[in-house]
Amino acid sequence: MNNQQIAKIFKNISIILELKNDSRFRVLAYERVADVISNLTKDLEDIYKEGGIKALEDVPGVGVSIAEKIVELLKTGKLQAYTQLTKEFPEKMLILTEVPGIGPKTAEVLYKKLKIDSIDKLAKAARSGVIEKLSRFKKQSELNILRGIEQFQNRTKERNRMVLTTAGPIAEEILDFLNKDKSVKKCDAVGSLRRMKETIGDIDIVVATAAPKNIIDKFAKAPFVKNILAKGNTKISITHRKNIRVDLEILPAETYGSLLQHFTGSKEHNVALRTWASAKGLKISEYGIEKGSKIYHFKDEISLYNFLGMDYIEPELREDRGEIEAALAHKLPKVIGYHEILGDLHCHTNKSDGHNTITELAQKALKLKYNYLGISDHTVGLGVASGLSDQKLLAHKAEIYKVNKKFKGFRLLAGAEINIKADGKLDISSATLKKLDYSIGSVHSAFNQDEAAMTKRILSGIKSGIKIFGHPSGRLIGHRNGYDVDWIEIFKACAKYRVALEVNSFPERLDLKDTLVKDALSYGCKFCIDSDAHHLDHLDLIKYGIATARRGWATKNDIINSWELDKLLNWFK
Ligand code: DGT
Ligand code: CA
Ligand code: CA
Ligand code: ZN
Repeated sequence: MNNQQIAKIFKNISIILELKNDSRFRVLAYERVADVISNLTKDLEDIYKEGGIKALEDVPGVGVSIAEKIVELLKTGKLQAYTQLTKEFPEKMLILTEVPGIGPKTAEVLYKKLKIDSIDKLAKAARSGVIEKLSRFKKQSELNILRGIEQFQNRTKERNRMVLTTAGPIAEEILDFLNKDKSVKKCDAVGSLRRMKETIGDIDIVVATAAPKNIIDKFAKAPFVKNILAKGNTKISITHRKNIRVDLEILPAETYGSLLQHFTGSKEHNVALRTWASAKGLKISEYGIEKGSKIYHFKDEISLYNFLGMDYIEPELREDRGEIEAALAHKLPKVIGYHEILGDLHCHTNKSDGHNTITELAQKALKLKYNYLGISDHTVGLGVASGLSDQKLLAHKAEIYKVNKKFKGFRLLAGAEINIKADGKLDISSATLKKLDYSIGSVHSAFNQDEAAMTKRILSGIKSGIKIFGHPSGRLIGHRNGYDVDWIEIFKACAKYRVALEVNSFPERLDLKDTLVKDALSYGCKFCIDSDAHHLDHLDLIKYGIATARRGWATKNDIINSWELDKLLNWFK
């Protein structure tokens, strides 16, 4: 048994003791020892082998009784006392407490009253509103639970990779800290975060300064540092308080272009670039480009790529997917810009499962300088999201039009997010569909149909008058794979029937994903970058969808909601 497994058991014991209203002192003692053990640099196994039970007792927080338990665990892999306790409080229930914001008492209620014994079931319950119905919970706590689950998943998903919304703020915090130092000329987040990859392994930062030692020493003592992994004269790696690795690299400003380029990656892009260059007798590194005995330095990346005879390559494109050849041939696409979206076409109000009113969403859209905003509440079939019937949907449209009168030079569009049912039919009538300004069709049920059935279902949806195909693959990063579907058939149909593929901006969706966007483009498909907002703040997530479209090589011409309203409405016709 390793330290983490042992720590986990002690942590669970502390939770169970708390539930049993045991003494505060014992609860805290187990909690503390779990914490100490999970942060030990030496294995308990080795400590025991070398110094016996006495050596274990020297570990802070470990007394005779806990030392005996450690020995039992090391010898048998089990702990009788713990096995006994988990009969009443099973591990399946305790796992819920790993979600930030869920304490032991809450976990017990969720488990015993709602039979929730997995994170998946918890997420489903929180989305469906059943938790809120228990007197213990208010609406706000369901939002908190979902946010907690997001954090929990970020921690465990894909071998501890993070989604962009986790990595971004941490990088910002670090850059703010560095920028306060006058000796810092430039600093940037690089690596996968700068490329806006869908998940981020660790955070990489580069700094240009003439005083590297000063920065390294200062950084090592920064308030967000949990521990130092490695420290040199021009680089340092730390673990951030939030258990995230951060690598920092420093070079003088004269060579900043090379530094940025090198650590932005991707590794695959750099390998391809180096291979191409070496055939031309050039050697590329983070210090510059060597040609014979001469070394060239670059202040910025543009001059570096131009030196190689290439156009500048946006970080999002640096994945070795043909960008080097395209840059040499001056044929790189001018990818959609971060400020070119003119309106969001996927958002939910409190008429279905959103949290805000039409007016509140419209005001936020104005702040984002949008020209239009499409309201797309769920239709009736989606039981969990209290969807709207045909009749309610038309009343909602009237309300949207009424609210629209409050605004000048801005247009609210009345849409809906319609379910493409398992049999391929929509869950509102085609007469109602025609009365809407536009509609999104999405798959929200029966995800496990086989490829043939799912393809047939979606094709049927595409042909029935929808304008946008919502979160097309249905994946939830680190949580649920996309369904099996014949993408080529879907792309051909979308192009033919003028249905835009959505690029959903939710960090755990990013759906359609970058590589599929690039594939779909070759079939002449159009896209709609949406936030799928259920809350005002979600409208800001659009940048992640834009990043995904950029990574898929999409241009302004390919994105219907970067078009002026007239052109968009015309396309919908
Ligand atoms: P991540 O952290 O897994 O999301 O992906 P990246 O791309 O941020 O990779 P990371 O953190 O290993 O390295 C950052 C960049 O540094 C990488 O994209 C290319 C560059 N790089 C420089 N030297 C090396 C090297 O020796 N190995 C790797 N893997 N990358 C290197
Ligand atoms: Ca990285
Ligand atoms: Ca790294
Ligand atoms: Zn939606």
